[in-house]
Amino acid sequence: MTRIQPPQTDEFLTQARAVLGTTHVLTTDLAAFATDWRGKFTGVPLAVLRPADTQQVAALVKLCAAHGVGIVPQGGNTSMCGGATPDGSGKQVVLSLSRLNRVRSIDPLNNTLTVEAGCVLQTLQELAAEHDRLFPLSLGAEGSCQIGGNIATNAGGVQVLRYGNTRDLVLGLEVVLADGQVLNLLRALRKDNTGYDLKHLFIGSEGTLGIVTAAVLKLFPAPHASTVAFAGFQTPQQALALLGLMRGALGDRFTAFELMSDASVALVRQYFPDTPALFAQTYPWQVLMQATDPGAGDGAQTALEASFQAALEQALEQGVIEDVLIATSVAQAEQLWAVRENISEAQQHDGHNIKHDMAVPVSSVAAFIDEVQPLLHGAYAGVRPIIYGHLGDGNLHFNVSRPPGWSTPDWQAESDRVNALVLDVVARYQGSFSAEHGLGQLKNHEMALYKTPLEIDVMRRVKAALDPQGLMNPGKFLPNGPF
Ligand code: FAD
Ligand code: 2HG
Ligand code: ZN
Repeated sequence: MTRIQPPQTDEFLTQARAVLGTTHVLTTDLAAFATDWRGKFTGVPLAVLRPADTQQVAALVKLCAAHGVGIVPQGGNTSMCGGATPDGSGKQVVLSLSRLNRVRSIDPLNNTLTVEAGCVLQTLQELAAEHDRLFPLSLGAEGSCQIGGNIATNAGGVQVLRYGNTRDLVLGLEVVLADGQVLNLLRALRKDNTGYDLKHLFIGSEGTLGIVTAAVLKLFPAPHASTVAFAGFQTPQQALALLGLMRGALGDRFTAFELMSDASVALVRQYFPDTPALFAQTYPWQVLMQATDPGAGDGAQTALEASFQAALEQALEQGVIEDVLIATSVAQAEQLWAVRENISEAQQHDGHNIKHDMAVPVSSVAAFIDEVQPLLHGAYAGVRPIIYGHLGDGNLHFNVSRPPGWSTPDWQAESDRVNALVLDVVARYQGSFSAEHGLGQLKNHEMALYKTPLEIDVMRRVKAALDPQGLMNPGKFLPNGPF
């Protein structure tokens, strides 16, 4: 396939090839880079550029600035909101970070790891484990998402309850600015009060302020003891009572608390038929819980299991839960985790769903669910809310699947109305309309609806200061125009 390019584009591509060599300036077979993970957005990249190091990124950004070419950074391309997908103009390049995948250093005494942006998350978890450390960021896409993408989206995942979001795990950054200068903030310090903490501007900015090329990450003691359980009960209120009870009993050893509606679990069993039935009867709500301890040896494992079990017995006695299954092997723990981690993919197989990765204060989650579910059922007979997520952080995936008989395009056309039904209630609870996945090109319109004009104005001023040409991931994050 050949594409005829206007002369100016030819010049741009010639210069890009001079920086990267011909092999890493792709202009054909771009489909994998042009469509998002959900298959919701497809763009037309001018080219895909694959730099190998920070200096090449800087040279390409300068070249784009000189030619007025928009840059869409792309890591593992697992964005849930079309953040890494270019528009249809054929005028934006995809800047793939995959080749920046070196580990620059590891310092076990300082508990830090310095890595390049294209390192796949799972490889970093494995590297930390080889050094008897934990890098705690953990999410379903960890086999393909990259640390640069995690930083750009301030990813959350299943251990935020104990270790915080990506923002809390980053000590330093290296960023290529919109004019091609390299901003070196790669400090491996736990304390540093020397002016504005600039790294936080770039974390969660979705590639709209600069390209993250490397980071210093925090490591933690490896969890040598671990235990996992699944519990069933009737109401979200019981989930909140259980959360309080388990945290009270286990403190910092309590690392994950993931809520799932029965409809979510049923969907996993439908699309992953090897998934076992966990309980003899169905429970409307279920949670997966995990506790870990850095203590080594059988003693630590036995002590952790004893505290975990005692807390669960108390929950059973108090009627907070009705049934519970505790994993007795690593394989069983993995089986329980698979039920939770496969929900997103099961939904993908099931067809289009209208996603809301919302958050409200943890204490309000049950009231929120009780308020929104009837609104949806009143508006759409047979609608299927697939509700699951990180209850310990007040963050749910309140994904609304189409009622039987509805086609995917008809359901997609309802997005604005369904969003308003759910997100207006989120706003009343002083919540967030995107607690994890970010804005990209899917949720940027909600900015104007749910943020104050002043908050948006301050963001626009930051954007204008750092990206005056509006070339960094144009059309994402903020509504209407480059900035
Ligand atoms: P991409 O999708 O490639 O890019 C995401 C955004 O970051 C884009 O705006 C892109 O332009 C920008 N970007 C990428 N790399 C850079 C860089 N080096 N510099 C500047 N900007 C950059 N998210 C959660 O928070 N929690 C979850 O539990 C979770 N689970 C998921 C499960 C599945 C099955 C899937 C498919 C996704 C999940 N996600 C989750 C969403 C997604 O994995 C995260 O947002 C992830 O952090 C994106 O990383 P990535 O490398 O794929 O980034
Ligand atoms: C999860 O927690 C991810 O599984 C994905 O954030 C959620 O697919 C989704 O909506
Ligand atoms: Zn999530």
